[in-house]
Amino acid sequence: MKNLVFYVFVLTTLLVGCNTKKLIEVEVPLPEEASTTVVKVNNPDDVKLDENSIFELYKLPYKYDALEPNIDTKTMEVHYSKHYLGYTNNLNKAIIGTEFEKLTIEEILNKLTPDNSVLRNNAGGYYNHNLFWEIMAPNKGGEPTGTLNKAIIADFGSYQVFLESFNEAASKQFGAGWAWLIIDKTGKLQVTSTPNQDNPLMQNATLKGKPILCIDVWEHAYYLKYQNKRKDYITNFVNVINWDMVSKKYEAAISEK
Ligand code: MN3
Repeated sequence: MKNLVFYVFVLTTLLVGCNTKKLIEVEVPLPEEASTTVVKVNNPDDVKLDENSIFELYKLPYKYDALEPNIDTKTMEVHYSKHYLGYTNNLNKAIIGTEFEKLTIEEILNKLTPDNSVLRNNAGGYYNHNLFWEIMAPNKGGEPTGTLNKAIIADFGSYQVFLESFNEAASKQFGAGWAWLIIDKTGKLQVTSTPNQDNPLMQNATLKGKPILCIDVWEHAYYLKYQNKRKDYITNFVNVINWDMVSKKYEAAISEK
């Protein structure tokens, strides 16, 4: 027994000795080095417009990583801090010193003629993305409730029928563009889609109305994560729809009528 205790003692000493030796020989990463491997999420509030801008950026009320896994962090960052910033700067540049400079964004969209491609792209890009950021939120999804739910059932038959129609409009939009849920001039809810940065407020829209929900189906909105699988992006998009916000927009628009 004494021998066994002795051997265990020797063995332990050796093991501890080895471990100590190893700890000295092996390079252990310093905490600073380890922290560089953590992906840093940039802050949407750090995005700055050019000076003397008339239209401000919509302040993103959540972080770039907030919509994971449905919309990935990098896509959100590039989309907001590069694409959206670009549309907003170009809109501001295009309206300075013109008849559009004192108008609201809705008035600009209403007034611009289809031959004005700069404003179609950039006033459209600004308005469309503002709505897009606003109607998404983390931990949302589900189904609409209240007045909007009743209107969806009245105008589409059911939420499922609406969703199929919305997803189909998004899937079938050829190339870059948007799918929309709008209130038409009679107050009815309808689904439509538009190419590029056009939207249902523009004169050339095939179906005009007030948008309350949209999905961006430009490749820049999903390609980093979904590549050619646009349908998967569209299917997952329902998980980030902020129906409380869409309902608010619906009720505000209906009360104006
Ligand atoms: Mn976009």
